[in-house]
Amino acid sequence: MTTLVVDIGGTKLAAALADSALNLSGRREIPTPASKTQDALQAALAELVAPLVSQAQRVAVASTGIIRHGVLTALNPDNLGGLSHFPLVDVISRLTQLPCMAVNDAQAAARAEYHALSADITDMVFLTVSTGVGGGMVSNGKLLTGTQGLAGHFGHMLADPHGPRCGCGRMGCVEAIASGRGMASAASGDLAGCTAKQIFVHAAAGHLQAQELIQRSARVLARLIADIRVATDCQCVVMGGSIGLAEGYLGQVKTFLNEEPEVCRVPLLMAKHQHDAGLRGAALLAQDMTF
Ligand code: ADP
Ligand code: BMX
Ligand code: ZN
Repeated sequence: MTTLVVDIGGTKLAAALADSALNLSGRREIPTPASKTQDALQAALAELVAPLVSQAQRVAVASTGIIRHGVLTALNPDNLGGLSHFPLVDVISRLTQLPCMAVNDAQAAARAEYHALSADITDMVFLTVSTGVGGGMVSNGKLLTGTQGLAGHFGHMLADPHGPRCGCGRMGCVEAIASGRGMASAASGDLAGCTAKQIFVHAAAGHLQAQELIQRSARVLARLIADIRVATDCQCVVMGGSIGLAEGYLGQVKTFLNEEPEVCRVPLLMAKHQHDAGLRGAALLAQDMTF
């Protein structure tokens, strides 16, 4: 069985074909449209899957946003070009004429990263630091999605009550400070208008403000991980997303986490599936389910 796997993020859309051993082929990526319209996202998805669809028997999607009954509802619409609602499974089923299932991107990635861990781990948390900050939680070997699909949206926990307003409506969410968008919106002076990716390039070249923006994100992540550890008693936290995977970032989070009391510390690991965790997780969840 070949599954067409799709990952919808706030910055990029990715797709590939997955075989039953989770090998990916034909991987392609395009930017997420910045328009607020459903039509723009639909057209981008059509372009993305067109070269792959004839080789697949079903579709599995990992997408940013709360996914419930196949419908995407953005918790933070700013992360999806302002789009707050999208009938994901209906649109993709119509586009591909194949059966389709969908799950939140970080929940899917948690499923794949859990699969890659040793058998003695039963409780873990995956965090993506990317356009937003997303999360997925495995407890006693089971991925928790919650009754409404909301479980694991750790990016919307409080980091600073005096912090910036988050696109979800709350003040001072982790995501508003630590995510790629959060870092970019805090950049000023000669860094104003830079993306998080550009901020990392400046930091590597010794730019002080760029280094401080990354440090601020890493400190917020470390405090979040300490909170998650005491709330869930997880055995490890796995980090992904382009910022989570960026050189030096995980090391900084580890350093800040080591400043927390022992009980709040937890082993921090880099995502084994790197940028493909969402795609592989979608493939695994398709195998878990019959649809
Ligand atoms: P998505 O959110 O669409 O899943 P990513 O995981 O690539 O996509 O995250 C996008 C964010 O990561 C953006 O803020 C972008 O500027 C930043 N980014 C992309 N590549 C890098 C990189 N190599 N180093 C640091 N940040 C990066
Ligand atoms: C946001 C939220 C999550 C998502 C996370 C990471 C939206 C549209 N998305 O917190 O559902 O998992 O961002 O998303 O509300 P990414 O685009 O950074 O991968
Ligand atoms: Zn929020």
